[in-house]
Amino acid sequence: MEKITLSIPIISCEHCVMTIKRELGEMKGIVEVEGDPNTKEITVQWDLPATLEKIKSTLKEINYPAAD
Ligand SMILES: [Cu+2]
Repeated sequence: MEKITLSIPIISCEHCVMTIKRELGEMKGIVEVEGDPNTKEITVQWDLPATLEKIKSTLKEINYPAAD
């Protein structure tokens, strides 16, 4: 299993975190998504077929792009 913490500067409240959790949660292979509106970070755990690339492109699609 892989795990990463991503900074998402546009997160402003708990609803943003919930949206991200819901949208990423629909992706096959996603094991867990946690987020904190105070730090504006999410932590994602995944297995194949999910990949970091797919996670990042989904975040972009839902308008919560991760900072590089
Ligand atoms: Cu919000």
